[in-house]
Amino acid sequence: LRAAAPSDYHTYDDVIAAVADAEARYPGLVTSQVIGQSYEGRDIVAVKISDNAATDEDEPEVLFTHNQHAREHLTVEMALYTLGELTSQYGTDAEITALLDTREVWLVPTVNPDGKIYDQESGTFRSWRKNRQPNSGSAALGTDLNRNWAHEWGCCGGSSGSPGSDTYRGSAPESGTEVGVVADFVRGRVVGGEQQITAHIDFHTYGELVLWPYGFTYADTAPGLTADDAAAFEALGTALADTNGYTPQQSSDLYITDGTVNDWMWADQGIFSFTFEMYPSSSSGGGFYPPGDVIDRETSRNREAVLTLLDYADCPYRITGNEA
Ligand code: 0X9
Ligand code: CA
Ligand code: CA
Ligand code: ZN
Repeated sequence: LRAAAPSDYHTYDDVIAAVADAEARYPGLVTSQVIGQSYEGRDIVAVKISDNAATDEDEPEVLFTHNQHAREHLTVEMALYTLGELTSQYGTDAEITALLDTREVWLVPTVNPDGKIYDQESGTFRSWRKNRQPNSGSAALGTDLNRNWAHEWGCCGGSSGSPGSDTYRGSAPESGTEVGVVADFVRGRVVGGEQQITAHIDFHTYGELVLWPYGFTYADTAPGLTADDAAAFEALGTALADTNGYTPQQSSDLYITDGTVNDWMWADQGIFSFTFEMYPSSSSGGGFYPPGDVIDRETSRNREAVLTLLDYADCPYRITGNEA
């Protein structure tokens, strides 16, 4: 297998430019906003794609987040793919046109710009996972953003309290600057007392998996997760995995985690939230750094899953017939 070079992947500056380009080329369909700054002060951007994008219409909203983990560069490519596909096919592809006429899509192409740049822009990849925030009392940098969310934070042995660990949970829930920014954005989508976002995918690499809550417990049902909820997650997760050949499972069946984004999105905000672990299925496919020539195949592989989630966003329970 050919090794990847950092230049195989788009940079943070490339992402900012691609968003600006999409906004300029597709006025009315694309708007972007800076939702906050990373620890080192870089803009964290959310892109909205919908008909009449500048207007907050009463349409189900769907969120895609990418790159919580610095080295998972393929996830940023996924965001750029989705942006390109939804914009270029609107008005051409009947399915995409109908979905964007009735849904509001939010993309956050990189949640962790500081980590991405640190991993990519020195000339050689550095296998960096966390953000780049200092920790008091330690020389070790970084919080694992996907252990820093405010549901059952640090509860269950699924994160570390040591700043040097790759799964360091941070000093408190949402202590990670970037987690606070995205959580505030999501809380800001509560309009008239109702969370507007109904469905979410957080993109990671690697493993070729579709994962759903909870991660903090092996139990199939738990506070805030009824049997009907669990059935809807399993049915929808399995339907998504049927489109891309990934393996569907409850996230704790992979391993226990606490403070992940999916558990917070569901338990705190009622959002049907999945993690996609993208290509490869194992380290033999290049691990976190597959060669750039797989990017087109492995991003378009998720086209149908993305569109399927948009379809069900009006009522995710509809997949089981339990329209709670
Ligand atoms: O550990 C993570 O944060 C995710 N995997 S990664 O290799 N991208 O770091 C998986 C989180 C999913 N949740 C659970 N497995 N419980
Ligand atoms: Ca709209
Ligand atoms: Ca809306
Ligand atoms: Zn990850």
